[in-house]
Amino acid sequence: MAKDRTGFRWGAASAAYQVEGGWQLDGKGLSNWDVWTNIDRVTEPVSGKFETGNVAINAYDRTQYLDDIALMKRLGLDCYRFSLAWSRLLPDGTGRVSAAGVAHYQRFCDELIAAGIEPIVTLFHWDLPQALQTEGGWHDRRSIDWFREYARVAREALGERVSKYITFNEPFIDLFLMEPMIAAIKEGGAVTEAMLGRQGIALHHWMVASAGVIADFRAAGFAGEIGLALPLMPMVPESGDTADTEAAERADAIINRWCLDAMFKGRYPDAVMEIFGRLDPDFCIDDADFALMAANHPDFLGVNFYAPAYIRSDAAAPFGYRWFDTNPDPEPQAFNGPVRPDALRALLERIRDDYGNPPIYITENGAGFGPGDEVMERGQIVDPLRADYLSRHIAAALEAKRDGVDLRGYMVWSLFDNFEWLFGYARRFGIVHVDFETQKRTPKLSFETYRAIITKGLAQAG
Ligand code: GCO
Repeated sequence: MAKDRTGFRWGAASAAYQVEGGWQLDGKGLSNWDVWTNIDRVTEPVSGKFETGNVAINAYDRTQYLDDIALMKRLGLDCYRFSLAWSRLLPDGTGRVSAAGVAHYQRFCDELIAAGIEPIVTLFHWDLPQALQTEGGWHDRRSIDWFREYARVAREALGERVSKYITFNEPFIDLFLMEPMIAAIKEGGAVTEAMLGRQGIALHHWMVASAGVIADFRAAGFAGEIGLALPLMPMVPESGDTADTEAAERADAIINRWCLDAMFKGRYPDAVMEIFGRLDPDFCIDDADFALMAANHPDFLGVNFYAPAYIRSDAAAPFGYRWFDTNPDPEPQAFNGPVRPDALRALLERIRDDYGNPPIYITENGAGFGPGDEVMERGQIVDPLRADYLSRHIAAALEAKRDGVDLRGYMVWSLFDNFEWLFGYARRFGIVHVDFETQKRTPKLSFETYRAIITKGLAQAG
C-alpha cells in the first residue's frame, strides 16, 4: 500500500502501564500504579474486580510485540505512539539507569522502524516511579528536575530513533480525575474541592517540567519535534440558563485553557489563578516559571479528543459544576462521553483561531461502548458503534484540516483492548480484540474500517 505522501501520519496510541505487563521483569522499579493496583487494590470499588497491569496485554514481551508490529504493518500505520515506563529506565526514579530498560526500548523502536512505522514517544503517561511518589511526587518541586533528568536519559538512550516526543499525557485527567479518585478510594471518602485545590501546584510542576524539557532538548540540539498531549473537550452548558453558561466558562478555563494558555501564551487564565490561589496557599507562581513556558512553546499540540463535556451548574460540586456524569446520550453510551464529531471540528478550529494555528496531531481518539457493541459474527468481532465513531470523527477532523487547521496526523485510541486504569479490562477501546486470558489478538470490524481509511489515503479519506 503506497504511503500517503502528503506527510499526514496515520497512527495508533497506547501507554506503558496499560499494555506492557512485565511489571517486575529485568530490574524494573515499582511505579505508583503498580502499588495502587496491587497493594491498594484501587480497581475493586470502580470495576468491581481486583485487576492490575501486572500482565496487561504482554506488550513488553518481544515475541508478542513482534506479532503486534506485524498487525500494525497490516493495518498500514505510519506511526505508533507509546509511552516509556519511567521506572524501567530509572528503577529508583533518578540516578541508576537500567541497561535492560534501555535495551528494551531501543529494540522496540528498531523493530517499529524496520516495519516502516515511526515511533512517537510519550515520556510520561501517569506511571511515576514509586520511589518518587513516596518523596511527594508531583507536589514536590523537585519533580521538575527529576523529570528533566529522566527525559535526558530517554533522549540519549533512543537517539536518532525518535524524532517526535510528547512530554506529558493529559495533565487534567491524571491529576484532577484519576489521582483524586485513587486518594478518595484509599481514604474511604469522596473527591472534594479542597483535594482538587491541592492538585493545582502539581499541574503547575508538569507545565514547568514540560517547558524545561523542551528547553533542554533544544539546547542539546534535538532536531525533532516535541509536544504535549491534552484532553480537550468543548464545554456545552446543559441548559441555556446563566448558571450553566458561567459554569461552562469556568470549566473551559480549568479543563482546556489552563494548559493551552500555558503552552502557547506563557500564562494561566485569570479564573485559574483566582480559584487555585484561593484554595491552596502553595499555589504561588513565580514569574520565572511563566517566562520559561513563554520561551519554550511546543512544536506541536497533541489533542486527545473523545467527547464534549455537558456542564451542569452545581454549587455542591467542586468548582461549582458537574461534567463527568452528564452524558445525555441514550444507552449504549460511549465510555468517555457523548458522541459528537462536530465538537471535534469545532475544537480544532477554535485552536486554529485562538492559539495561532499550531501544528496539531490528534494523539488520541476512539471509543468503547457497553458489551453489546462487540459481537462475534462469522469469525469476526463486529463493533459497529466504534467503527461508526471512528469514521465520523476522522471525517470531522479532515473537514477541519480542509478549513485550514494545521492537522498533521491522527492516532486512534487504541490499537488493542488494554487496561483502562481504574475501570480495568472491561472497558474495551481497541480496534483489535484481546483475549486477556490467552493474549489472542482478533481484529474487529473497526480495524478494517480504519485500514480502509488509511489505505484510501488522505485525498480520498477526507
Ligand atoms: C486518557 C488516557 C488513556 C485512556 C483513554 C481511554 O485519555 O484517559 O490517555 O490512557 O485509556 O483515553 O479512556
